[in-house]
Amino acid sequence: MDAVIIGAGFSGLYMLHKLRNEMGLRARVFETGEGVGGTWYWNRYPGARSDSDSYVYGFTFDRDLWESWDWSERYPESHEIRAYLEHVAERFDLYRDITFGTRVVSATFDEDAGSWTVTTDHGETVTATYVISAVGALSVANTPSFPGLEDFAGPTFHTGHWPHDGVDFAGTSVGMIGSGASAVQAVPLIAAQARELTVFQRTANYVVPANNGPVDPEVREARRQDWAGIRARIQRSNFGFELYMQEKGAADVSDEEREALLEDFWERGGFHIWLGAYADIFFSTEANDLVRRFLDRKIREKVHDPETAELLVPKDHPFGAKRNPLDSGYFETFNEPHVHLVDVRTNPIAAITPGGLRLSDGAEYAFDALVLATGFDAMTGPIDRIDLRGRDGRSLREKWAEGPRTYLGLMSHGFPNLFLITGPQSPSVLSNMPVSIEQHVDYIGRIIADLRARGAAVIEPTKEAEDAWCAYNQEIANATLFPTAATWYMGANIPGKPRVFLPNLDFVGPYRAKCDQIAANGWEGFAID
Ligand code: N01
Repeated sequence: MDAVIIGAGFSGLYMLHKLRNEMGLRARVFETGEGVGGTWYWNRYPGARSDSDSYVYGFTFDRDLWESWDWSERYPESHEIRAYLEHVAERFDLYRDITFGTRVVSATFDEDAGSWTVTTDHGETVTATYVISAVGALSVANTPSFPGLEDFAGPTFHTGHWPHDGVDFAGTSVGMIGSGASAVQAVPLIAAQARELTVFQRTANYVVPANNGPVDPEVREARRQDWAGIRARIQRSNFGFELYMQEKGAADVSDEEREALLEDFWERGGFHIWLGAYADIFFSTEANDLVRRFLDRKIREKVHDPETAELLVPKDHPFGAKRNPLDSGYFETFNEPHVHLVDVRTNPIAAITPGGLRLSDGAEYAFDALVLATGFDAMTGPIDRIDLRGRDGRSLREKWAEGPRTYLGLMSHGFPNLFLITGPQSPSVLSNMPVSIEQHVDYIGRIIADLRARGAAVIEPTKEAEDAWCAYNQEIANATLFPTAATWYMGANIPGKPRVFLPNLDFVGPYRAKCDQIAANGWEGFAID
């Protein structure tokens, strides 16, 4: 093979199309699931949908593809995104080069041959010049090691591994641990079915309305026809959306002006308040507090019971430093008599019992089914799971023991011809993912085409370029409020994981421009042989 691609989500599918259909290379994809979709293959919990507006949550590389697909709502549901990716796989004849139900367990670089030997959990071995990780950023589910978890008598479900046939909670009482984006989506739907729902919350979240619904047919048609314009705008944007920060900061405007803007954005729904309002909320606690005041009030207005409302108002992190979930009735669900909220910050979960769980103060809660909405070992987790060995047999996992080390979030020194699509230290998770994925896939395609044109065998970043990129990433992160919050961006959700800010904060447009400049400078920071 010229290339082995690991994963058949957005990244792996487009990478296969790029290498095989556009560049004529022999490429093969290995995918653990039994179908395409990646994130959307696994995440089938009730309410699972993208928080990105559907019209930008897809590929833009092909105008006919863009025009061929119609999304049914403002935000696409999990099954619709899966159907879209199946459509892509069929349209570009990708299935024949994807091996499903197969996990890549290791890849080892052979210095003499200048190629990688890839091994799967079925014992198959494939040799390839390039290995491309398309494993996603949030694909290793985090199941905390609660004592007694395996003794729970009822069924346990993780949102990131939801049964494909769905779960019928009618007549049952459900305990749910977690209150992140997955829980925020699932809570209203599980509550609508279950006899009783108890949510165990460690950290309250700032949640803003999604305002989902059908999109005006005229708007849809205008977007269909504006393929080139939308593509150009989202590629240059900060976050891969048509959202633009205000020129003035939250602290620069009067209370009335700020209230009016936030109210307008609250009504519009989506990421406006997070990614389209005031940039100073990411740098200044004072500015951030002004927006928090507005959001705190909204929570207290929605939730009738003052004690529950107080628990739902975040106290320990700035708005936006944690991923901002979008809500379709989340707060209102806690007004229903059969839905309960339990604080496990001040009184942590001590153990799961056969009939429910016990808190540290001895309080017992009983339920029939347990839902773990406990997130993922983000960004590095999926890469660390594969035994990747570069020059001198060196392990990437060991190299990254103190945190990921990459150049551009794309490659790591000592691991020639190994590419990471939207890896740690790239903008990825701080953007609308398909836009960042397309940029990385296009860039990898350019690199490989250039290597082949020069007759070069290998490329890898220099140690100096990588060191500088790592230092720069931490420096810009430390200039913001992001590191002040205990989030999966910081690796803080996984016990023992190093606390390092994982994504890159250059943002989509400037990062793209930087990559293009590096290419124009003859692949500055890379060693080519
Ligand atoms: O996971 P999370 P998620 N005891 O890590 C709690 C993307 N996404 O699956 O905050 C008690 O956010 C944990 O508590 P804390 C999106 O990027 C996108 O919800 O660590 N609680 C937290 O409340 C998102 O950010 C979409 O204190 C424990 C929860 O479990 C990312 O995926 C939809 C615990 C985990 O929240 C992850 O979201 C869904 C413990 N031991 C997700 N361990 C869309 O685009 C963990 N928790 C729609």
